[in-house]
Amino acid sequence: PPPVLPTYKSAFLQSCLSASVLTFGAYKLKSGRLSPYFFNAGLFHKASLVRSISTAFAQTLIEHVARNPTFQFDVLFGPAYKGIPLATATVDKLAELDEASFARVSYSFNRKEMKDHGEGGLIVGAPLRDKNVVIIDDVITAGTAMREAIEIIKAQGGRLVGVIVALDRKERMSDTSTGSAIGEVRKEFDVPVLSIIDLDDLIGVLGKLGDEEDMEKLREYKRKYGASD
Ligand code: OMP
Repeated sequence: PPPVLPTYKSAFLQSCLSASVLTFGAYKLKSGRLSPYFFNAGLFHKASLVRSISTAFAQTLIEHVARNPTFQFDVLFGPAYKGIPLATATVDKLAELDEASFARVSYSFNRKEMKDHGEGGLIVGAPLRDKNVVIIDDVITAGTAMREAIEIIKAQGGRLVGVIVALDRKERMSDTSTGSAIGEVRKEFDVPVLSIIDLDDLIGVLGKLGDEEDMEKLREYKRKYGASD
């Protein structure tokens, strides 16, 4: 039987399905792959949904800290544009759930364009220099977007200590590699890469809901593009 999901994960999956953030059909991805499902985190704009995603992110981080007390971060970095509300809402939720541990955590994000007047600079929010930084983003597929964010943090003098995404699609980086984008980041930068949910959680929930057709399509997609790690 599939492992039982923690409540915050199944609650999050449920709100993704009921708000149609997760949909089933045929979608062309950034990588060019044709996917039977799509996760559109841009739809998490309603207050109740912002709350649902920030709670799930905060609980995933809190759980990781509980198991790894040396895991400490100063800044949640949300790459423009979709990462910005995620970082902001999640630092607020972290402080609400555990004020003593997290009230000192900041958010930060990059501008898409370099500003040449006013206060200038590429970064809005906390400066990254010498800070322990966790990247927060919506979804990781082949890892292209993640690599761009890592470059920005390095260039700003920050230390990458972790990555958290809402959905890990667990796909091979390219047709010639067997490893996942997340696995590569884990190995190359030696940092934890966390996700609220992943492809296997989704397959498990579809099974429970009795949606055999979509579940089979996702299994087939996994056989074709799934990563080994
Ligand atoms: P990678 O850069 O290949 O990891 O793809 C991540 C980006 O793909 C996300 O930031 C989204 O813009 C987009 N995306 C989704 O939003 N949801 C999905 O389910 C799949 C993708 C995607 O194109 O792979």
